[in-house]
Amino acid sequence: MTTTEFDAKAADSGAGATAAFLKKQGAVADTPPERVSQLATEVITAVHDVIRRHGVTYAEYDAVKSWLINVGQDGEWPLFLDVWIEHVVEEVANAHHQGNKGTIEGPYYVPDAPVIGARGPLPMREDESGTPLVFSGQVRDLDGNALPGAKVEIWHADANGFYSQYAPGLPEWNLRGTFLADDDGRFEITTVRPAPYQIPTDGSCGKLISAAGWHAWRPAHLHLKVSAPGKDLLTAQLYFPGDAHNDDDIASAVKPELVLDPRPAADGNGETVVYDFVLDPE
Ligand code: MBD
Ligand code: FE
Repeated sequence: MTTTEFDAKAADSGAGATAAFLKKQGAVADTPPERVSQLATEVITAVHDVIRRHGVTYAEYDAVKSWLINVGQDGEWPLFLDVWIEHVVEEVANAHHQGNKGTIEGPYYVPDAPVIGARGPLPMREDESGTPLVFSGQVRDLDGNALPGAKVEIWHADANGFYSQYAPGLPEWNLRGTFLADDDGRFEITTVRPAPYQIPTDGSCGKLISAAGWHAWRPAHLHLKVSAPGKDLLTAQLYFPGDAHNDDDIASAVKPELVLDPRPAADGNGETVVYDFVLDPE
C-alpha cells in the first residue's frame, strides 16, 4: 500500500484487497459458453424479477448505477463479494466434506507468511496488546491418522481490529504465520486474541450498510488455511464463545463447529485453546 498516514483508514483496507486479488494468478474459470449463458441469464432475470416485484423507480436505478460505479472506484469489490456472496460459494464447494467445516477466506489472506515451525509465537510487536492466546491442535485425516508436516497458515486482526498489509503502521507480517505440524501432526501457535472487526464504514460497502440500516460487524475471528499432500485445502475461521456478533455476522460466516472453547491459562497469563483439524481427501 502507498498510504503513509498512521491512522488506519478503513476504506484503504478494502482497496488494498483489490490490488492483492488482481495480482493472484488463476482467477480464470474454464466455463463453457452454454453455462456462462445460463448463469448470466439467470442472474439478470433475478434482477428483473426484483425490479418488477418492488416497482423499482428510475431514481433507485440511477442510485444503484452510481453505487456500483463507486464500489469499483473505491476498490471494494473484493470486500463486497466476500462479505455478502462468498459464504454461499463456500457452502456449495465444500458440501461434500466429511472432515472439518470450513468457511470463507475473506479479503485479507496473504500467501507465504513467515514459517515458524511446529510451535512458537506469530510475528508481533513487542508491546502487542490483547489477551495472550496459546492455540494448539492436531491435523488428521478422515481415518484419524496424524498428518505430519501439515501446513497451518494463520492470519488475524490485532486487538484493534486491523490486519497487517491492509492497515498502515503495522509491521509487514504482524499476526501472520505458517506452521508445519510435527511428526505427530501437532502444532502450537502463540498469539493474542483479535478484536471484533468492523468492515470499513467510509467506502461504498459502508454506504450500503448505513442506507439499509444494517450493522458493519464481524465477530472476532482467527483465519486459517490447513493443507497436506493429497488432502483438500481447508479454509476456516475460528470464533470465540459469547461474542456479540456470532449470531449476526455481517459476512454470514459463523458455524457452530467453528466456535472455540478457550480456557484460562495454567500460568494465569491469558488463555489456551485446543482445536483439531480433520482434512478430507483431495
Ligand atoms: C474480514 O476480516 C473478513 O474476514 C471478511 C470475511 C470480510 C471483511 C473483513
Ligand atoms: Fe477477517
